[in-house]
Amino acid sequence: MPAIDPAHIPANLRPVIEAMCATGAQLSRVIARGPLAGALGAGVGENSDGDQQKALDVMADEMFEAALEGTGVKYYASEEQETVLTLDEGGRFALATDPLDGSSNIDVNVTIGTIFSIFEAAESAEASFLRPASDQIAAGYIAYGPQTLLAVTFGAGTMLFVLDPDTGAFVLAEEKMDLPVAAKEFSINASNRRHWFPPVLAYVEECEQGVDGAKGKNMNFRWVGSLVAETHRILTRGGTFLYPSDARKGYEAGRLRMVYEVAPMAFLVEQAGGKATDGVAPILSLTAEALHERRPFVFGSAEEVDRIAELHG
Ligand code: AFP
Repeated sequence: MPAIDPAHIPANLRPVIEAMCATGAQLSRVIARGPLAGALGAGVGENSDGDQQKALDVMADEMFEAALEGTGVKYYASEEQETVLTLDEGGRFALATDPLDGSSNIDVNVTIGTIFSIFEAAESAEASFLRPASDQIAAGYIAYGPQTLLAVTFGAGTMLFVLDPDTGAFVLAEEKMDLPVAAKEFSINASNRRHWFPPVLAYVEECEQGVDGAKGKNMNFRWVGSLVAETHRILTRGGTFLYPSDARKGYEAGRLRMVYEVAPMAFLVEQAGGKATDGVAPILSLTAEALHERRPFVFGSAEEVDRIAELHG
């Protein structure tokens, strides 16, 4: 039985998406076992950028890399690996992935995920990823939470699938996700407030002042620490997410990775009717300059993303 109904997937990408879904379903079973599956959240080393690698980060990376062999993927780029791998000289696609996002939540039973982005392979490994984010032909995330979900776009809207635990297959739940234009919630890591630049501070204060301030409506606050969980909430009921650049050393360009996190989530959000910027410029108009580079990221309900750009003047 296929891991996802191929009818919803462009024919040329079916083997790739099938492999992502089959591996996602496997990983979902490991994650559901938690400590019974071993010390998934144990630190096992550092990735090329000095971020601690958890056991599940490495396990997920190895599982996706192995599953994508022979599916048409030529180049495989992973947040957990320093350089791009050539999986199949004869392949046609280039796939970038954050195999396990939100690893600080592994041991506390909070939603974590896998993020992926697909391009047509270019003349070289690096050139296949260092290019305009608008060159993506597909993007998606798998969320491992109370349900295991897949949100995916091929450039004609964002679809939502739910993993049926009885059959182990992803079933279509929503043909076109519709991100509400107006927001009732905002999310940012508030512990960094003293490091924020004035436009971000002004926006957060507007949200906090609610009906008593310029915004004229109350905004609730959320922060999960897993980009996949935040994105899914916002795609479902609207809201705003900010991981801006700030004054801390190493956070001049924020924390999130352009190739593995920012570009794919921007594609999904825009295809669902939302907006995604670096605070000002649309992410899809930007070009990655380094494989592991970070970019400031603001996305969500169009009204709010426009307001944040306005505050950046
Ligand atoms: P980890 O995968 O290292 O836990 O990072 C998660 C993440 O990349 C993203 O999923 C979160 O939105 C963000 O970082 C959380 O950052 P803070 O730890 O600064 O809140």
